Amino acid sequence: MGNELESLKEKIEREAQGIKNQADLLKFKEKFLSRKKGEISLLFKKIPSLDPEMRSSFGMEINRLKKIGEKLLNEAEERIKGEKRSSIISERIPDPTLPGKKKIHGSIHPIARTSYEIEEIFLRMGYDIEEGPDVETEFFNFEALNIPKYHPAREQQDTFYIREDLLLRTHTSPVQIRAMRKRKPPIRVIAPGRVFRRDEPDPTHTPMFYQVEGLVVDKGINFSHLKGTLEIFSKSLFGKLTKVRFRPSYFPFTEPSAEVDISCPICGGKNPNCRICGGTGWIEILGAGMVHPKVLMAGGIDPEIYSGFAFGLGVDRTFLIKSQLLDIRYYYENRVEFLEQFR
Ligand code: 2NM
Repeated sequence: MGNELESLKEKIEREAQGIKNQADLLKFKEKFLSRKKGEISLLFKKIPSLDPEMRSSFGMEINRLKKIGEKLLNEAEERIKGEKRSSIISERIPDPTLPGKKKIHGSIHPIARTSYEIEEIFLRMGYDIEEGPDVETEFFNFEALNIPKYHPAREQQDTFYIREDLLLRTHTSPVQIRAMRKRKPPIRVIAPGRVFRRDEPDPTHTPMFYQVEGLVVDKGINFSHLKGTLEIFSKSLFGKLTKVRFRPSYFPFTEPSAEVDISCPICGGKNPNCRICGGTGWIEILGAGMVHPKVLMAGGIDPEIYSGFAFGLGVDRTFLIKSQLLDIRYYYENRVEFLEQFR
């Protein structure tokens, strides 16, 4: 009898070791511990057929075996739970005490963002955005803007030609000519976009850069409208304490023309060594003027009835001033490590 118990014990231990999952657990419980058909329970039924003096010790042995079976069952159950938990951890979180992985999102390039900020201000004033091709004809880039062949203004801009009369635009003014031809006054448009000039790269020049130009055409538009508009614009972009100053200048496509300075947003004119304004207290940010009658005519607008003002500014330059940086070239190297600081 002792042998029978001993071999059953070994069988129980062996099978308990082989338990791998919930199904094995149930099978084990059913096979050995089930009240009705479990192998241990069946042993109890043998007791009445034993010699009376053997019954008590045999009963105790079976009870001991039952306890062992229950203990092994519990241990197997704990083991399975533990394996499940550790497999979740090892598959999904190698070390839950490490900081999480940072997701890298893209972001707007600082020059593009500056362009959007400028556009926003004019959109709030009721302007529409107009766009045009980077590759332009000589007519839209020069002739229509009162810059005929051999005009000295071409020299500075005579630039990347695709072929005889096809070139990369040197300003977004051709978009304004196209807008005048497409629309009827009142016209209020801005033309943001990239432009190209044959410049050697240096801290303040790149052969490709960004501009925003504006154009207003209606009956009775005069220079005071231009001044008010650019004053509101400058205060919106650089802060409400900003002062604006107009200096006489020359552009072929406007008459009269002006260069527009703002008071230095960095030192306010108080630092004689300011590296942004050079101690003058003023920084040039815009060119502007009343649209030349010839330019209105090239746009299909009668200068006897309508007048208009136009202005232009460099986005890159504006960003340099706003961020107090000294070299524009980094922005076009597109090194992520550099650009990330402006997110
Ligand atoms: C500037 C300065 C002055 C300008 C002129 C025109 C057009 F097409 F209407 F004649 N658009 N933009 C203009 C005038 C641009 O940029 C420094």
